Amino acid sequence: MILVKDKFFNSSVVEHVAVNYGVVGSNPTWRVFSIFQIKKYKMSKFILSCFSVFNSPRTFCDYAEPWQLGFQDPATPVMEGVISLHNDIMFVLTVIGVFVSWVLYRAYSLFESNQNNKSVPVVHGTTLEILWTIMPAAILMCIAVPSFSLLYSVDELIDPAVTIKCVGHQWYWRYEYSDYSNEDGETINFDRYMLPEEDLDFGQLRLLEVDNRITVPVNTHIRLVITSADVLHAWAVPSFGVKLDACPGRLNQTSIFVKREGVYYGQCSELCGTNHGFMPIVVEAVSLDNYVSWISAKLEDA
Ligand SMILES: [Cu+2]
Repeated sequence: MILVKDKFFNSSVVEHVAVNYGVVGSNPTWRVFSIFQIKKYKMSKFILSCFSVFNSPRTFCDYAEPWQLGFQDPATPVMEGVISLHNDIMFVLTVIGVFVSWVLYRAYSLFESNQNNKSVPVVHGTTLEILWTIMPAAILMCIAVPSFSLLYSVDELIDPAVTIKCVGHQWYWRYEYSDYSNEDGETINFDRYMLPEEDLDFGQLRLLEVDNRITVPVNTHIRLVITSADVLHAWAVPSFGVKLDACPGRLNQTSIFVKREGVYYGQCSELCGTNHGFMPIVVEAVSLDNYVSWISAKLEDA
């Protein structure tokens, strides 16, 4: 048997393979593995990385990773828009940053006051003042056009086929699918609690996994109605580009259109009390057929 630092296993993509090969975690920082298991593990890691490019569901990042700097991969048109707007603005920002640094450098290192005693063209230069007022305004307007169109498209609700109500509680989420009811007139509603660390299976994400995931269909316009039963919460799933406050006594609505199947992770994003960090959101996007069978199974249970 051999002790391996947890860092070695921090890629959860590979962890799924580890689960299949029976590599089992024992404690959070150090795990005990036999040399044989590690050989198998390294081999499977290698094979998986060779094929990961073609194995599309595995190559998406739909949850927060340690030391992550960028966005999670988009699953909705809104999040695609957010990312491309961010990239466009980063380009403008870089150009301005380089230009301003260059001007500062020139002024600081090359300006000699004894040789340039006539500063009038710069400090009282009318042309220059007009230029440095109009140019930033023009840049801001160029940024405002795509920014506003994105903002309004986030608000757009296009004939939603499914409505899901998400209610924040201290400290769990309650979901209601009121579009459907069984013969007794009961609708689907349930609470979702975070899985405590000791109940996690190997490969499940700490602080992000819930006891039962909610299911939505792909390629469907879905309306989310978000509210709260006690204090302010916020329903947020980064891959969907959704972060909406859940306010007590008020219904907020937004829409999602999930483009690919997968499991998407999010968290409550409004400080809501002691267990604020322990009310994650997990959404499973499935094909329409699977969604219909999930709904019928839920209605039978209701
Ligand atoms: Cu909360």
